[in-house]
Amino acid sequence: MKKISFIHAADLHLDSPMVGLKHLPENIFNRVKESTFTALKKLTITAIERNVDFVIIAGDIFDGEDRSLRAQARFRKEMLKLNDEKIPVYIVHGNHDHLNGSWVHLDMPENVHVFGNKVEKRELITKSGTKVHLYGFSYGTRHIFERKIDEYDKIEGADYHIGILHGNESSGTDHDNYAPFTVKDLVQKNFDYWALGHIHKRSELSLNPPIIYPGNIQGRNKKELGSKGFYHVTFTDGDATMDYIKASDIIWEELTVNAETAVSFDDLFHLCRIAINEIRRERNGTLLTLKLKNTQLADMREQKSIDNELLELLLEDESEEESFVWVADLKFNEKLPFDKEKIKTEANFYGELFEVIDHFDQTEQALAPLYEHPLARKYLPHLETAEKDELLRKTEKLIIELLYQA
Ligand SMILES: [Mn+2]
Repeated sequence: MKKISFIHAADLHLDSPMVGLKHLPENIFNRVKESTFTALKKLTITAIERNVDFVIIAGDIFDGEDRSLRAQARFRKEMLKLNDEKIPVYIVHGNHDHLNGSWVHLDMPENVHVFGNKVEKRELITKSGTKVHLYGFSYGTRHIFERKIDEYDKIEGADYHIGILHGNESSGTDHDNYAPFTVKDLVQKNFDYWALGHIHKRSELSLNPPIIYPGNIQGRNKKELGSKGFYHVTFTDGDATMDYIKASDIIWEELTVNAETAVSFDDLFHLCRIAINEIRRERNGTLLTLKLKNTQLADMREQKSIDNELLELLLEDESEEESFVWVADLKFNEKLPFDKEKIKTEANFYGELFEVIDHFDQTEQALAPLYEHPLARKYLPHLETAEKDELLRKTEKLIIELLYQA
């Protein structure tokens, strides 16, 4: 009976800077800053506990092309634990940690096998005598747009063939189209398993053969939602079973609370608390984007408290919680506190103003001084359409508050 068991992970992004979270309380900030390493430890512990034959990491091990020394040292420490257990690790580097970067080099233990910048085959004979061919390549430079898939060729003489590829499935348009391929390309190669990396959202592109994006092991921002982890894969006489294992200590979540029924600030506060407690996870930290819908209290003072004090109250006891739910972003989707149609009838100016706002298409130009600033731009995420719209609505509200309601 030919059996193999391995772990497939990708996109560790060790020492990811977790942009924009500096304002967190120190203990929470430290948990977040440490989280990529915490997830990596979960990976090595699992590999040892489950006594796997080998580990695959399909690119972007390090977040930065300078491979911070801290990240390398921590990675080496975990690899040494696997070395002690005689578990080999097969690595390709991706667009983030491509080989053309410059870094202070730390030697990795001998169980770590790094693929070069051309597709190559590595051979492994497991403890039980099963022969495995692994195929892969590392990014020689940051941007690889070639169809590297054409360079993968099955070389007979093994019980199992596994392709490791950091790249983009061509139909996905949201991501940089690095080393593009189609599912059909991969199936045609007649391998037993494709260990993919690059896309941070977990996805099983095919089950026969398994073609898998495990996603990253720890979410890095509010767009990378939910638990993150890796796969433990077992093949018995050609049949695969796949076990997804959660690894992330910190979980990004998004939650919408409809506040329609709230008539007082206290009602609203309780609605939020209940919702927050429902998503609290035992021993994990949660960073939450909380969206409030239909918040419009009759009492002006209570309404003002929503803007000014609700967040502070919601955060009050969370920093002491091991299983914290920290509202990192509080958004309001409120009923506009003014009636646009009514205002329009009062002066032509307002009609024209709303017209300009509704057709405003120069958000990018307006933000250019910030987005083109040499320092600021490093820290600014790309704005999606919905985010631009939100900025515009906020601007509209601000203008009307200043002009009309003053
Ligand atoms: Mn990545």
